Amino acid sequence: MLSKTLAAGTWLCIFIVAFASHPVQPQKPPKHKMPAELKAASCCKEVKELKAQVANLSSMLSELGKKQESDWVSVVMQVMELESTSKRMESRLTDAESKFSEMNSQIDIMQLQAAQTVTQTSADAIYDCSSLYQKNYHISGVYKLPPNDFLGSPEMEVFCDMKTSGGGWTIIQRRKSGLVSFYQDWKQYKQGFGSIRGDFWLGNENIHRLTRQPTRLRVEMEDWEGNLRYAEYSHFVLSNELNSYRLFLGNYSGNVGNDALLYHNNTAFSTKDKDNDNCLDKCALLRKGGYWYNCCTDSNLNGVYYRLGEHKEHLDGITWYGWHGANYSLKRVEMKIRPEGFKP
Ligand SMILES: *[C@@H]1O[C@H](CO)[C@@H](O)[C@H](O)[C@H]1NC(C)=O
Ligand SMILES: *[C@@H]1O[C@H](CO)[C@@H](O)[C@H](O)[C@H]1NC(C)=O
Ligand SMILES: *[C@@H]1O[C@H](CO)[C@@H](O)[C@H](O)[C@H]1NC(C)=O
Ligand SMILES: *[C@@H]1O[C@H](CO)[C@@H](O)[C@H](O)[C@H]1NC(C)=O
Ligand SMILES: [Ca+2]
Repeated sequence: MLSKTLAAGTWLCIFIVAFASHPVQPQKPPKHKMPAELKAASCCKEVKELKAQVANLSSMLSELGKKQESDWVSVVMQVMELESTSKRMESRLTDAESKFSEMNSQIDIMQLQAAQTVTQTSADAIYDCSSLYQKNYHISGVYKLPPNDFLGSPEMEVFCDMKTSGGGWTIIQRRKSGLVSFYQDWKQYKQGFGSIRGDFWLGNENIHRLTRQPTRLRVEMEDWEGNLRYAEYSHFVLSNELNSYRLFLGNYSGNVGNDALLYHNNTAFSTKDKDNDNCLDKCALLRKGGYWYNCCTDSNLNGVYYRLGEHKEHLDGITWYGWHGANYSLKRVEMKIRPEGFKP
């Protein structure tokens, strides 16, 4: 009876640490194959070895998972121990990875699966990357958030940035490869689309839910010359669907020079099939995205991804007027959020 209650009150948090978070750079001409086969062999051997160890860890973790009902406290302790082992392995892997990039070869994605059981109380609730961070998950990557009864949220996959400016960021949007079209309809923007390790929109419903507590927004941008800029906003709110996922923003801070989201403050979300903008035109059609179009843009972070060479001629690109103007489509963008009161 007791163990049944425990089982019902427990859930499994599977997290996958991905090292494949480097931006894809399709414009880069392929380098010459290096003749250093000796070097390659030693690298591959090391990676193979690491992989075997990870597989071993994974199987040990799944064994521990089976024991969880009878003995969950000690399981948690052991899992935490294994996690610290995995962190040590991460730094070794980083070494191996840099050797590989020398040869313009790519290291395979390593996956580490950890099972952890906890009792579900409101104090324990994990509903975003900041609560994972507080539970000592400090590695950036993909995490699976459990369903949350208190917030009424389903299970959700998120990408956590645990490094930038103290970490704890849940990424809500990423543009880096151009492989996913952001010219999507209302339903797609509502539920989210794309691939969590690549280009994606987390979904207006999810973002709305995550901003029901005071939330900070951070926008990171990279241009085609490799310059990096960011903009941060306090009091970021996405209202509910009834209010057309209207955007609210507090004060700007950052180093991108010009606040190009303020123009979109207090503005409803529009898509190609839902014109909620403040214009006679249909901005979503003109700018080919889903966004808080006013009349129409000072920024168009969900615009069309243009590659190097084509990135300077279009008004519907991924723009931030205050930095490169209306015709310059950026190379990389990430939008991420965390609770206002977050302390690393
Ligand atoms: C897996 O780990 C156990 C315990 O540390 C160890 O005894 C065993 O040799 C390992 N197996 C492999 C294949 O590394
Ligand atoms: C954004 O709009 C809201 C509602 O009109 C307003 O209260 C808030 O001050 C605005 N934010 C900024 C930074 O002006
Ligand atoms: C924004 O800045 C203004 C002027 O500096 C300040 O009065 C206001 O309190 C700030 N608002 C927030 C939400 O921090
Ligand atoms: C942007 O492109 C439009 C149309 O192609 C052109 O009229 C405008 O002058 C361009 N603006 C800048 C700043 O290059
Ligand atoms: Ca309109």
